[in-house]
Amino acid sequence: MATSYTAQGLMSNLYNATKFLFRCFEDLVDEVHGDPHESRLSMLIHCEYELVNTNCVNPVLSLLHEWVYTTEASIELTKAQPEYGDFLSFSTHGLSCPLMVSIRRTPNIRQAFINSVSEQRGAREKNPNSPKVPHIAPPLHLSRNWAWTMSTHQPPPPTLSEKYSGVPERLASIAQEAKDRLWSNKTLPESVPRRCNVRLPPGTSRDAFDKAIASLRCDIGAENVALNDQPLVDGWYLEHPNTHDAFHVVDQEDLVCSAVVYPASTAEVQVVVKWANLHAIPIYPISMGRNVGYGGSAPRVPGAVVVDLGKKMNRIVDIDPENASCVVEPGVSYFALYEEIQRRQLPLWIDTPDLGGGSVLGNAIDRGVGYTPMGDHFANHCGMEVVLPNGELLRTGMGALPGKDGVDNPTWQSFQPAYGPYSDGIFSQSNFGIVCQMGFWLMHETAHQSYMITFPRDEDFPDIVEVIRPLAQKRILGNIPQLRHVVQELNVTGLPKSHWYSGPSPIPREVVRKHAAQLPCGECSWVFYGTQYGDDAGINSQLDMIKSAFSKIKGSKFFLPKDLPVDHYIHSRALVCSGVPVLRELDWLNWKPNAAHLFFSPITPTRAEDAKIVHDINVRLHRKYGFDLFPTLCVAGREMHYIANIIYDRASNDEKRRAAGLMRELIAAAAKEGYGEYRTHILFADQVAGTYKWNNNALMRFNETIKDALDPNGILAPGRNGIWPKNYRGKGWQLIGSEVERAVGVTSTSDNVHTCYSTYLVSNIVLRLYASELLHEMSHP
Ligand code: EUG
Repeated sequence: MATSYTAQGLMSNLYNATKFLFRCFEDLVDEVHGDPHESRLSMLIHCEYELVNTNCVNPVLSLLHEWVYTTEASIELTKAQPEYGDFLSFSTHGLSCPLMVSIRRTPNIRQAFINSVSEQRGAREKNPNSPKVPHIAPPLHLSRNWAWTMSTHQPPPPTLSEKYSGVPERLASIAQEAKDRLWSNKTLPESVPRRCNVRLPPGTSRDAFDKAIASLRCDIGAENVALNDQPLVDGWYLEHPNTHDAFHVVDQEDLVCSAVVYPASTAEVQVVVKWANLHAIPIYPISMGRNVGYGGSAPRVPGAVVVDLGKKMNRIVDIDPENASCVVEPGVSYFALYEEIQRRQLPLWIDTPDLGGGSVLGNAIDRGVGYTPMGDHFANHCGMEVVLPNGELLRTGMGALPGKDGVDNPTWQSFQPAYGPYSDGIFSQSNFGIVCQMGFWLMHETAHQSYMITFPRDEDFPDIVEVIRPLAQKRILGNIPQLRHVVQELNVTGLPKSHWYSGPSPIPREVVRKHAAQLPCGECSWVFYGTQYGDDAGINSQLDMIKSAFSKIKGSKFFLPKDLPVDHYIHSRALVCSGVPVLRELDWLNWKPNAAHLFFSPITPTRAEDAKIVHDINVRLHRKYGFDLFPTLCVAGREMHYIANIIYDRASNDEKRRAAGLMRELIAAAAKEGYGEYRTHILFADQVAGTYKWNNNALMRFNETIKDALDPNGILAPGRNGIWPKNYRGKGWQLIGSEVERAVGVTSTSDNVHTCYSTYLVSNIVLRLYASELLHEMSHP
């Protein structure tokens, strides 16, 4: 049997190469198992490398050395099949040409390995400090091709017709490619064995917990309660966990729930809340669990029971074309709402954030934003149904007035505040209630035109902000535009950092400049993405005003989507800005292996002076902590959301520590100048909440008063948004110093997961190969 695996394209580094080869080996083993009577077994692997320099063969050699070196078993194998010919051949065709690496499983290569391994061992015996793997080349440069060719290897993510949280069929192949790109850059295993079994809620014995869970199972069905006792799987955006934060900052197993419960209705949510009060067990509601960069689905208090609302409460309760509004449950994603409106052929738009898989309801109550004229999600909601922490049920707005004969109030989705204090606000970014239904206004479809403007100098930043302010205040700008630094033009190609720069430090400015010059944006510093709406005449006159205003900045250049290549980022922005949910922003995560991200999200006035202070803090501290700075500014007339996306490698405790340290110092430095965040990761909630401390923490004392009144037993999401119920206060739960950094890696056995995994993976595969070899021998005595 001759099996040939060909990887066309390029491998970015040793780990990709290792993974690819071993995946081939694994396939082969499976094939052999599938047909034990097959008489010949040989394997040919072609890896075509872009030959950056002749050293780029080293990763392959190194991994094979390591493979042999780390297990005695494979050495034994070398004697098993003396009859085969060549083992390894390398042929190079000169610099900058493809390099063919053929590996045949024949004895000579094994001998070559043994020789080189004994050399290494000899060297190591002489000098125990000599590295185990002698030559690890700098990361190989990657071409776009590579990312696309691996695409058949991952199981497809679920589609919307298969799962409420799935991807629309129209995006299935894009999702597949995104998944394969992420996996091609992943070195961590899918999961590792759990350190401990179930993480119990605080102050709860295993016995009391088991009894409480048994009673919950009685209440809402055994199949709707799952213990979190299996290995944790980070997955990815479309197959994400509800057990922990997939983008863990501290140890993966630190922020975990004890169990997940799946209520199917508002009434069942009330049952769960009453159960939590009875057993004094904290619960943590999630809609879909895609609060990425802010904690995902992880409870702030480890061992809390996650109430996964989305799985069984994902109905679009109503779409009212006349009122241009809808009512949704927590499990309705932007994808799902968009597809339903298309299915019904309604001339309506939704508003979506940059990624379309999130919960419409969940994003709004976390005060997320989108990019059509109705991009302020909380401002465009109308009416809520809320389960309070004592189990009582509340409808806000006109929903408080009963409709005739018990129907829903006809004005519920038409008028927001109703009568008396406007209560909806206290259910956003809080832990005061579980929102089970929410109304939203929809936009009427309209013509639209997206565009891109580039600015040549880094120092243009304050001037750009000054130009935007009046345009936005006068509503000449049609939406919340994004202003991005040019380094993001590199990032949104989906190519990893190693494609652009091989050093470990942040990409130097001159390297970004050199690459940008080759990209459609050209050599520039800032890139502005805007969209105008209305009829053609209106759009054209707005564009004239916008071009004229920005022309004050020397060297600015204006582009329309038709001026740019089909794979340019602008086309996905144009979709987002016309309410079409997409996945393009996932490309951020190809920047580093095992990439995770954290958002630092301060608000500043739309004013040069303030913008510069906040930006300078970011520049200085990103440099200090060794991270690339990726600022995306969502600029309105009076304020801007300055979003810095901190991208770190989940496999590196060092990067995790630095990312946490960076966040902490950014929050403190911004607050010192009077700037605060609009939203933050659960691990930094205490610190951010603590910066809003005017008049002896009047705001937090107010929030605590409400919390204690509504949730006297402190069961609902303790610590969410920095609000702790009284039974937790003063007991050391707050994270306000360097606790996060200090917690990183404390529980993990090795500081360098790469090495750890490589060894683990290597020995695992070798053992499997060994088994197949025996099988082979047994079938051919
Ligand atoms: C983004 C914007 C946000 C946020 C997180 C990410 C955009 C990333 C305006 O709010 O909270 C491209």
